[in-house]
Amino acid sequence: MLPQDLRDYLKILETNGELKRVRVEVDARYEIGAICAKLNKIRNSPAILFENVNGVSIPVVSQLLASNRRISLALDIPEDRLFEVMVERSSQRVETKSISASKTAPCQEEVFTGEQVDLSRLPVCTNNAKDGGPYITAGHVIIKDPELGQNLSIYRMMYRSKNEVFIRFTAGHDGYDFFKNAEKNGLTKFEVAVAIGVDPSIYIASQFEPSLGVYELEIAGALRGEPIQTVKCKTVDLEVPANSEIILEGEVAIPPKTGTEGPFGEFCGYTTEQVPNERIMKIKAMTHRRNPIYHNIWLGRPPHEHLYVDALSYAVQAYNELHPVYPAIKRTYAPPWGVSIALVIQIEERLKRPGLIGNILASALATRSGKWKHVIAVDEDIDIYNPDEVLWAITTRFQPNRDFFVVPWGSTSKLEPSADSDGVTSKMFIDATKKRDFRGQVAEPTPEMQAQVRRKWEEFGFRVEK
Ligand SMILES: Cc1cc2nc3c(=O)[nH]c(=O)nc-3n(C[C@H](O)[C@H](O)[C@H](O)COP(=O)(O)O)c2cc1C
Ligand SMILES: [Mn+2]
Repeated sequence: MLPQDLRDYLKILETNGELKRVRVEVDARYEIGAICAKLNKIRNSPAILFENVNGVSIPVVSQLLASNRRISLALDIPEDRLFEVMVERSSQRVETKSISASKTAPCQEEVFTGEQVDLSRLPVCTNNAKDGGPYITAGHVIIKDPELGQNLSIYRMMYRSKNEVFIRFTAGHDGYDFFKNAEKNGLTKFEVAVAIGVDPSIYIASQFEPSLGVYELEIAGALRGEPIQTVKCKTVDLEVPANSEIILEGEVAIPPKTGTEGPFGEFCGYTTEQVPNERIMKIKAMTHRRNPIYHNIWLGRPPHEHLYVDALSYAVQAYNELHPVYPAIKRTYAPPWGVSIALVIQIEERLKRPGLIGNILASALATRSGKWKHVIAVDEDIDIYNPDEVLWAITTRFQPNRDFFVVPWGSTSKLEPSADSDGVTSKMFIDATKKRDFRGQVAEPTPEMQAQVRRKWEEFGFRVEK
């Protein structure tokens, strides 16, 4: 069943044994983060609902999409078909539908404007030791521009005061271009709406990076197969997902008020430096559901939730761009250990031909703005979701003097700390598929016996992994 909103999704997770409730009191400062960090080290660990957070009345959910199983429950897709179905659905667009005229939206059950706005009521977490302060990490930012259209994306927001946050529009991301365009057009303010606690398809869609002007809420609609319902904000001219738990309505002045932001423990596993002159956003209104739930995304040493989502969204995008040119590509995955800059490409055996894989590896740089640092090709019998199998292929199907090339320089994420401060890095391309002179034959039981054992698994007293 497709979840209708965050709370519905939490129910689905609970029914499937994927949600743990923590009832003892926890602190949003460091403690929730430390629990998340520990859970990330445990395979198949659940999502967590912290019901009792010190000093605030709002519960926190974390680790929400930190596994393919939970992503498949979010989109109601069987786990073994997740990639193919996401490829199919994400190529479509389903426009949003406004309910403003007909009904009141859950996200506006309680409305606080002007002086009533108090962000300290939210359990904004300080996740890691060196973070410069509490950060809103699951703020789904909605913006629009008369020329560029609409955009949905997550941008980190550091708490500044009860009605102010920093907002980080990184160059290369659409928020940056939208803001620059507003400046160019002589506007005096830039309006922003932030949704926290959304239906998980919206979170997943926010991590697609389609070309400028494609509205990610329409991708969320396509992932769901039905329009995302929206409602007009109270104080800014934007529409937000009606079933969100919490909405912040904000405005960045032009020219912006600025200050020093950071440091912040980032997705790549390292704490990044302070940012001088970062933009500050004033929150004009906070609206929320009755008894809202706050969502925290923990970032830091991998693996973590953000990387599981990007592993699929970036790979689906790379596949959509590469597959029309190279039908031999069966699947792609940007594994969490590769912090969104390593790509594994699975090659279909019957479509292999001499030299093809070299071309495919090099062409990967045409996708994701060329951010890939390591690109690895493997055979179709390798489980690309399992690092053990990918590393086994590299160890036993790959000759370093022959099946390997380096691009001496290219660009990657600036947050990758071995690259230079502009994000310039060398890049590695590995063909770990079997070559014509390969001598190995995989040692495993017959397919018939494997199928029989799968069928009788519970009879033997083992739990069936869903
Ligand atoms: C927890 C989290 C924090 C993020 N923080 C930022 C950020 O501060 N700035 C940014 O530009 N992108 C950030 N991102 C990445 C963007 O959300 C992501 O790359 C998105 O697809 C960009 O979309 P856009 O091109 O429409 O801006 C973050 C993602 C997550 C999940
Ligand atoms: Mn975008």
